[in-house]
Amino acid sequence: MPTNLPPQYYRVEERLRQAGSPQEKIPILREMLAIMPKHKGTDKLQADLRAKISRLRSEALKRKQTGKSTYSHHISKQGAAQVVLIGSPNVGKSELLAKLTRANPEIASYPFSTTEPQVGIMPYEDIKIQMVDTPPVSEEFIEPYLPEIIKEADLILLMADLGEETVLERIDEVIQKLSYFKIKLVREISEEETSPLTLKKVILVGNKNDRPDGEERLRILEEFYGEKLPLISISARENRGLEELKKQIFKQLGIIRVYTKVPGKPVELKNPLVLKKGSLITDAARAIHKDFASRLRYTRMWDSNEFNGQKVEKDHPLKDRDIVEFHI
Ligand SMILES: Nc1nc2c(ncn2[C@@H]2O[C@H](COP(=O)(O)OP(=O)(O)OP(=O)(O)O)[C@@H](O)[C@H]2O)c(=O)[nH]1
Ligand SMILES: [Mg+2]
Repeated sequence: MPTNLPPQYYRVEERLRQAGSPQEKIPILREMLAIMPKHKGTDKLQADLRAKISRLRSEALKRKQTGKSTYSHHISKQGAAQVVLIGSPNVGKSELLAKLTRANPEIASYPFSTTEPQVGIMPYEDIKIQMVDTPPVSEEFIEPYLPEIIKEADLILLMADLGEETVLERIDEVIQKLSYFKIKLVREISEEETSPLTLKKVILVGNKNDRPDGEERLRILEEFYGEKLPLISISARENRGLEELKKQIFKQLGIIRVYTKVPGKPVELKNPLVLKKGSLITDAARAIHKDFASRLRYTRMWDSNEFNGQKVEKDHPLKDRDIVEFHI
């Protein structure tokens, strides 16, 4: 216990002992956190308090849920896709969110600094991708609502700290925790596969490659996970590898952009349709309006090599950056 805490702190702490419900305790813990001087000597205590707040919030939430409350942590999708950042405490999730978007999350040198999901929008070429930073997952604890957020995501970034000797154990803890909730992180999801688990596409992100031994730990990660999961090494703090990460995110999302053109007018190069890889002309038409596909007489198509306004069938497959002109 640090010795230099102000007397006021102990008075508030006394109130904590008398508090009963999580709803009473949480504001008191927040007050303790606010009073506490912020320096190295109190890092651990701050982390403990934050972890406690986090735990109590979940408990309060659980009580609310059994009381049939409608309170939810569902995050509405924005943009072309929703990407959720998860990982052990202190790996740099919030720092990465801050670097990729205009969000301004709390970034701290101690663990358990994020207690609520934080959302930001990442521009990528001509589309926007929603990024969600989340509270940490540890061996002992996961926010009870987090598995649901993961299940709803289009892609997961599982972050790891290359500056930590225990990086493999930390990753394993997160994977284990998720398997308890029947979630499995995978490179690919094949259509035929039937699994009792929820399969989620993932990128394993080794962060802090600026730290000593970062390169060596990356090789260890490659050895363990390289076959199973896509892996990328970055430094959020030093802005290393972030452009490559964005490209990988787009690729791993498995989406394509299709531009539409009104007959006689130039192509609309803003706001492309965003479709799943493997989509057909008819899917693009349906994405505009559900009746559109059935009313479609024919379609002309342009791309960067083969097509220059030729007619294509409704079941013609689309690629990223194709241009289509629908005739109804
Ligand atoms: N050296 C180095 N430090 C980093 C890097 N990215 C983040 N950090 C530092 O690591 C610490 C934790 O960063 P956060 O972004 O708060 O980590 P987090 O994963 O959000 O932590 P929790 O919310 O507690 O789970 C901060 O001191 C960051 O500045 C990096 O690429 N290199
Ligand atoms: Mg954080």
